[in-house]
Amino acid sequence: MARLVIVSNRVSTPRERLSRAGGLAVALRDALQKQGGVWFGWSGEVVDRPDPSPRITNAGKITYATLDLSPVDHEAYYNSYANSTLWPLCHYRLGLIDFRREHFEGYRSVNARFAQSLAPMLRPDDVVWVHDYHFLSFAAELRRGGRKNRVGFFLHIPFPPPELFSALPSHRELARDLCAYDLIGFQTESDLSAFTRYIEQEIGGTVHPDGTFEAFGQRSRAATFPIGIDTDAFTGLARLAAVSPETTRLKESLVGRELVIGVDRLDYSKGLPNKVEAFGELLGRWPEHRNKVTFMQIAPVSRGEVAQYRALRRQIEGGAGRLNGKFAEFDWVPVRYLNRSFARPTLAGFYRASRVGFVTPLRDGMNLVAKEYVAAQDPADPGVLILSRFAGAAKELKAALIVNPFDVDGMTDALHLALGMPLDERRSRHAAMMDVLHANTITTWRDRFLEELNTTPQRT
Ligand code: GDG
Repeated sequence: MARLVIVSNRVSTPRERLSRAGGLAVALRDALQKQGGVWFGWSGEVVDRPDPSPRITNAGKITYATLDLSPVDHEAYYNSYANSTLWPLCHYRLGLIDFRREHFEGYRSVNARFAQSLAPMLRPDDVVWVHDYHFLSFAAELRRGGRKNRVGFFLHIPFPPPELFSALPSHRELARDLCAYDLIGFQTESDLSAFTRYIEQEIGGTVHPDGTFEAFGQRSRAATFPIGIDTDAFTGLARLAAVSPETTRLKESLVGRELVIGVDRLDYSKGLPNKVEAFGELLGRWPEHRNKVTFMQIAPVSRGEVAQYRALRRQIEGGAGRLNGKFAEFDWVPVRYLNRSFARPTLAGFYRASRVGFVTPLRDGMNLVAKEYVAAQDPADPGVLILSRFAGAAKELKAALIVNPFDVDGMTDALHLALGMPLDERRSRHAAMMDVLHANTITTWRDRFLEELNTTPQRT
């Protein structure tokens, strides 16, 4: 069997405790362990003079190979081009884009340096699977070095419509780089169709019904692979965590009140201010919920070096503070806002203890929190998922209460409906969503992608 090489910005090394590693890291690690292979990417370290050769750790049949970044590269590639240009662009936020030519050059030069550093480790029949928007140019750089391996790419975040993508000053160069991949995977049909429309309308390429396409003189294939979770494992985790000391403490602290839970990285794509506002509206419009419901928003800080993320943090703190000031009683605080992360089992127990999972991103590739929330529920007495129509997960979890996250009034109505939903309706919605989560898991996603990549004709 050919070896597998995974390339991703962050590498989940064996030192990472299993309680921290998410389902994706575990699924990729399992595939590497089975086939033997390499996991290659950034170490997470920024140092003045990075070593050009990767740091190697071997564990079983897996070789972990990581590179450090210099402060200049970290700023241009990671903070600027990836997180201040591509991230807002792919989340439809043109107004937040900060484009500088030198950031694009820095991004490409990091992609080139990483590709050059991986190349000597590659065997001719290795299959390479590259992840996410940090490495759109990676295959093009491998090709420049003469590598003909099968190289696949999966975009975890949305692909924007051609009208938005073409606003990126470097869009043609970036698209040309992307077409050096043999297989390009998207989360949903709308991402795929945005991409193929771009190829046809902007590039003048030809797209065939089976997803193969020709553009820039290259032939490639694009398809959808909606990512899943390890459904049974997560349900098991939540069942065990239902009686953990943390869940018990949480329940005791609620003294019988219902819990609405939100778990999102602190990111403007997640729609956090609108959530807080909708919860405030709920308490304003339906006073019977006052002192009866608590909203707990877990929001670990991410990308704190990017200005927009710092501004968002202040905005949410202001919103939650005002709401608490207005409605809190001496024995009840409506919003518990936590800028910290929790171990996965703790999170699973918290989901299970919550009557409502409140997942309303303004735009999201998939959103795994929505899937985890459903998997964590007690089937005999499940909670209700409120889900944004603009999360990729809404295409699958149709039995959720689907809302428009820009419509605060509509979200408020959904909260009221969810809190009063009868048991039989909660059960039937939950069962329908569990069927979906059993049919498409993280393993089926991974195996489908690899099968399609393995059967792609190799370049000559
Ligand atoms: C990107 C795309 C796509 C969160 N807080 C804690 C914690 N988490 C875990 C969740 C979940 C993961 O992080 C977040 O995944 P999401 O899918 O919700 O969102 P992104 O981070 O934006 O992920 C997204 C995803 O890639 C996969 O393709 O779905 O659309 O944006 O697993 O549980 N985990 C722990 N403690 C926390 O406090 N342990």
